[in-house]
Amino acid sequence: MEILKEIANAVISGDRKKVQELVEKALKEGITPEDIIDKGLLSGMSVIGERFKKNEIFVPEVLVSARAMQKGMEILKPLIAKSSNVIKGKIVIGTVKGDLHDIGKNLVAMMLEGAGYQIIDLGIDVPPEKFVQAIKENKPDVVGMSALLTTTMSQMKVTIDVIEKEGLRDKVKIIVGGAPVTEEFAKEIGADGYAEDAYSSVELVNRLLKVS
Ligand code: B1M
Repeated sequence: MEILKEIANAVISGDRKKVQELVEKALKEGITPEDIIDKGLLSGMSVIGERFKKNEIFVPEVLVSARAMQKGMEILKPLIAKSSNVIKGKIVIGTVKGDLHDIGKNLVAMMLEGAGYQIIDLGIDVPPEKFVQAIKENKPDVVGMSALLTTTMSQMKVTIDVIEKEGLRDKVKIIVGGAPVTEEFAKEIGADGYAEDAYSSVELVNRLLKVS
């Protein structure tokens, strides 16, 4: 669909105003928020990722595009969040220590919230102690960790070890995700599950908590 391509292009050029206008227009045309995210916003962001990788663009340009994408997500979030009062479970989520990437984590949190989970978002650069404190305070069913850097993936293991040391490991299910993370890595560090994207993180949590 043409408008989804336009949304992707507006993310690529980092035009927040245009993203906002186009997302609103797409909704009026009856396109679902999921398609707008997948085929519009994320499609644009993946072009940015490729260009960043090839050193064709640098951090400031990536940030401008990331902000444009977040603008679109802001509009879509309330539409994805379910109107149901029934809370299926509580989830503490955060990007691990040393890592500032939060677009994917926010998307995962948004989808989980939309699926009926209560989210306690600890933000970015979250040290293990902060995860532990949040478990003690909120008694969540699930702890979710996100990492986008190969150098910060190891913090997931460090965090699990600290949770274990505090005697809290059997109180929560732990899930991990992020571009460099794999199913194999998740098993290796003793997580309960790995999700490749925001949609599968909902399936994963439903499965782990045995809810539908
Ligand atoms: Co960064 N960055 N970045 N960056 N950045 C990557 C990750 C990189 C792959 C780019 C590249 O070189 N190809 C590379 C990492 C290389 C590596 O480690 N192997 C990289 C680098 C090197 C860096 C810096 C070191 C650059 C520098 O300063 N020289 C620096 C590090 C800062 C830090 O964290 N300490 C840095 C900074 C930044 C920005 C601040 C500019 C910006 C982040 C803005 C923000 O997040 N607010 C940024 C961005 C945007 C990217 C890319 C381009 C895009 C990431 C993104 O948002 N993708 C990225 C390249 C890429 O990934 N192709 C890159 C869209 C998002 C929806 O996908 O995050 O994968 P993703 O999330 C998915 C899944 O992974 C999964 O579901 C999500 C939705 O489908 N998922 C989970 C994620 N978390 C999950 C948790 C779950 C389950 C699923 O359960 C809990």
